[in-house]
Amino acid sequence: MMLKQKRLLVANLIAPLLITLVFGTTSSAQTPKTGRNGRRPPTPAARRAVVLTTDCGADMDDQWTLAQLALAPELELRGVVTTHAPSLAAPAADTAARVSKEVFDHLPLKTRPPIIAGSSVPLTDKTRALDNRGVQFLLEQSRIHSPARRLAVLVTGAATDVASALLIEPHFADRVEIIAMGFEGWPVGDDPWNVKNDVRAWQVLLESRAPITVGDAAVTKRDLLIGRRQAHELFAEHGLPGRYLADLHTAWLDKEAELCQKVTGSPDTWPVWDQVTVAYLLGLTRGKIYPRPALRDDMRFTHPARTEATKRKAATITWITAIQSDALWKHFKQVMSNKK
Ligand SMILES: [Ca+2]
Repeated sequence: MMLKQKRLLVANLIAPLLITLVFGTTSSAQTPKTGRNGRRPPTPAARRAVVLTTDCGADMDDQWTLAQLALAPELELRGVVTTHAPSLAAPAADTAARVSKEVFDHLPLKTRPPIIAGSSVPLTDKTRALDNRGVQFLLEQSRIHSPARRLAVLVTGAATDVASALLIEPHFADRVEIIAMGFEGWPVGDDPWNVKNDVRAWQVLLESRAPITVGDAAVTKRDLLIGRRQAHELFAEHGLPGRYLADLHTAWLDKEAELCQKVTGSPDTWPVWDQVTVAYLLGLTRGKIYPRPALRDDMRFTHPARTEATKRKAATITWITAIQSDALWKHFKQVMSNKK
């Protein structure tokens, strides 16, 4: 059987458990309100608490993600935990922390969320945590949360520190919601970067009871492509901070022309992958809920039989199928005028 046919068959077998959902965690992202920039800032209590875990500096998308998270009035970025990636200079998490700080240096922020370096290496064993200040920060931040009011933990790099938090304190799973950019696509799994950089960590995540939402390479490549000119147009009115963000995109295109051509079919476009996590938090994605798969060492999914899935009602995964990119870019433009 051709691989394509095989995949189609698997897709049919693993039909979504529930109907397509429209997520709307923050109504202010979708409903125009009065006030500056046409928006009314939400009260502090209404803001969604978020911790970003990131391999900032490995690509250019983490920087855009971090900027939008830090400036969005709907969100309260509690802190940033940095992680490893093979292209970051050793110690990788310290390099990612330095690049994250550079992003804050360029933004009109009144207060800066803390940046903490997490693990610079992947797990060596899926039963053994790698404890560090980043893991402890994740655990501390989660403690005031509950199943009814979960801390959003974004995974936009290797999941090492999130996995270590789960291994050290299994109740972490009851206080957080994990939103990740990763995997090639559903239902195969596979991955070129974030999951690949710590497969064991992802096995820990999928074996936990924490709710998980994934934005994969397929949907981000389709919906979050940004062209050379579009990046500059987006931030044209936003002075030095806007120029800084647009130049990050341009520098990536200039440095990685061959890769851009290979991934997108053009040397002048690149997907801002990790921003799918922000889109989700702003209620700008749609997704499907499936029975949660297991992850093999070769990064392929093993899907549970339907009967088993029915028995384990809680074991699901939410897979993002569409991103409202126009609304996401509009929001990004608007918040660049904010001082937060
Ligand atoms: Ca990343």
